[in-house]
Order: sequence, then structure tokens, then C-alpha cells
Amino acid sequence: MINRKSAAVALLSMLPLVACSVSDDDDGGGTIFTIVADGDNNDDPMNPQVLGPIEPGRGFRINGAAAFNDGAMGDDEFDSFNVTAVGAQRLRVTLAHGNGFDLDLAFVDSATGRIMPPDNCDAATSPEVCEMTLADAQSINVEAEALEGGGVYTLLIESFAP
Ligand SMILES: [Ca+2]
Ligand SMILES: [Ca+2]
Repeated sequence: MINRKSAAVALLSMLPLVACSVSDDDDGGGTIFTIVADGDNNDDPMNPQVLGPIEPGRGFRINGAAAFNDGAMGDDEFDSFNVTAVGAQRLRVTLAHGNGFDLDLAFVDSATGRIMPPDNCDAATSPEVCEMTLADAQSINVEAEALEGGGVYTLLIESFAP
């Protein structure tokens, strides 16, 4: 089912690049990012916030917040974001957050809900970086899960040629 939000995201993705939603290269690698707000309609891993198509050279930067039973922030344990590969590609996800806040990354198959093994993933430090290879048209959910405490994070989802 297409809700109003995902329809708006789909519409935005068809517009030419506009200054307010796209930033230039953030990491020296030449990726053009679309900036996305954590919509907080993304708690169910099987009903993610739909970011849309992604292709090499493009990416999404999510400015988000999450919390696990945190006194100040309450409970926002899961933030799940869906992307669909346009062409075979490598997907790199970088999650940065402050200290005293345990937030983990996962790739979830959007059709089955199964957690996919990343090609590599560093869970011990921030930023946490995971990569995996996507086939053309493969759809995947990138999930940030708060395990302890709460806070803000920056999540980069970047696509590279395979
Ligand atoms: Ca959130
Ligand atoms: Ca959420």
C-alpha cells in the first residue's frame, strides 16, 4: 500500500536536484546525499520508512534519534529505512552516534524480514560501518536498533559501483 508519505518521497525522488534536499560530497568520495529526517513512522522492521531507489554515486543521510526505554527520550527502539538498488552495487552504511548510547546496525531482507549478513561490520566503535553487495532491484531495510540509552545519530547510506 502506498501511503501519503512514501508517495511524497517517490515524487521527490523524481524531481531534479534541489539545494535544500541534496548536499554535495560529504566524505571525499563524491557521493551526492539526499538528506532525510527520521520520520518515526519506522518502528516496525517490516513497515519501514521508504527512502526509494539508490544507485552508485548517490546516497541518503538520515538525521535521526533513537532510544531504548530512556528516561528523557522514552522508547523509540527501531528506525528502519528501505532502499531499492538500481543496478548491482555495493551498499555502505555508516552510523555515527555519541557515547553512552548503544545503537546497532542491521540489514534486513524486506521480503522475508530475515537479517542479512553484512560483508563486514564493526559493531564495537562509533562510527559503525557495514557493507553488503546488492543485486539489481534488490530491496533492503537498513535498521538502527537502540540497545541501551538514547540519543541522536547520523546514518549514511551510500552506493558504490560493485
Ligand atoms: Ca527515531
Ligand atoms: Ca522509530
